[in-house]
Amino acid sequence: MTTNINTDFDVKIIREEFPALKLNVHDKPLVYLDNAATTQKPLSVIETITNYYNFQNSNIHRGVHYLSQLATNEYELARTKIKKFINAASEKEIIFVRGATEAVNLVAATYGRKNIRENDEIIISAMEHHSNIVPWQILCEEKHAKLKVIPMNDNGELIIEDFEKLITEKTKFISVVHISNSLGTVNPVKEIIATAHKYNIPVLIDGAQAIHHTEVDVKDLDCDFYAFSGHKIYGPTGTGVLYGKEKFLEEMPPYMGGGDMIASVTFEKTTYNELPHKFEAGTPHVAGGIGLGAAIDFVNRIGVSNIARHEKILMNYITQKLSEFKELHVIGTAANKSGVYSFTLDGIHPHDIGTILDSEGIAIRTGHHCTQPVMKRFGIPATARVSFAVYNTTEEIDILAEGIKKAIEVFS
Ligand code: 7TS
Repeated sequence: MTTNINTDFDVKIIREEFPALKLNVHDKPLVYLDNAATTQKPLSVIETITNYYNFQNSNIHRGVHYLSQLATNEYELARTKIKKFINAASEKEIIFVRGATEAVNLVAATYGRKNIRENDEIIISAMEHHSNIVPWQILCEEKHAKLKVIPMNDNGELIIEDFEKLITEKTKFISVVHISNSLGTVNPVKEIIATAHKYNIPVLIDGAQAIHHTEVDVKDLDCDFYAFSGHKIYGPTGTGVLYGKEKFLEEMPPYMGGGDMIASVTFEKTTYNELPHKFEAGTPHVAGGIGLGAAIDFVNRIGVSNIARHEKILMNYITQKLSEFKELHVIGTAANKSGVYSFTLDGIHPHDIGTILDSEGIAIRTGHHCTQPVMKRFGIPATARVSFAVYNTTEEIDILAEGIKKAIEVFS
């Protein structure tokens, strides 16, 4: 699996940086195609975390001693790397969270609780991950507000003409996924944000699947909030980022109470710490945050645009290669797609496809991908999903095609 498929970097060399890619699974070399669930980690990230626990471990923001200051500096350096990576205006706008899920919940529970009232409306899209549906439903239930949904067409593209029609004077918030995890659709989020801002409505973008596939510039997008998970961009699990414009974060009440998020506490009244610490109660995932900084370094070293170009080649290759199977139906045929290739096979449940591929050492994801409304929209219970990262190759897609051939033979 050594193809250099005409990109500005050598996939073979990159693969060497990922210990997990050398694994054998069921006596076959691992073919890891479940990157939308989580990416494998490069040595630089693994070693950064080991190094932290070996030589830097300490609680942060509280100690005058050497180790505490060292750990604090490393953690805050990671925040600065993230700020630069997404082109935020300031470190104050970068809130460390456990992942995209926590980021959305934070905004729903703070901005939402403060600003949403009875009969108000929140707009999401038909292709949201459950983590960008359920927090808004909880809020709507509590506030007796209404959730509205931008519909999609049979290709899995949002019907943008219908979006503006959904907006009324009661619309108070919009939250939309950047790239769909079950269809791969790249949504025109910049256009959605511009439309929303005509009506002064703030927008959150769920970037869990976009952050490692496309350049994200929050100033250019002009999004009010942007959420992503560290583990999908070659970083550790349990890490993630909520970007928020300072003017919104300043006004929002805190999410969790505890240590680090306060300026002063008495039994009568507590005042809160400044941004971003107001939203970071308790001892954070220090090793994780620093590891996420190392993951950003890894991505910067290769270049997001190079990664995107590489993955585009893989997407074109798989689309052409698997078109030879007449039993195969691609779910999600948007003109602008990235990273994800979902499909069904006539007469074979996706779970059976996944099991047969697993016996060949091929890891894909099968199921509803936490997007049950998407499955309902397409009238299917589940899909088999292949999802790419920087280290995948066309040879891996050839092996996948052989595995699919086997599945079809077994079930015919
Ligand atoms: N939003 C999108 C678009 C996602 O794909 C996911 C996770 C999340 C939010 C939540 O991210 P978390 O890190 O907080 O869990 N998506 C998937 C997936 O497609 N397979 O496993 C997790």
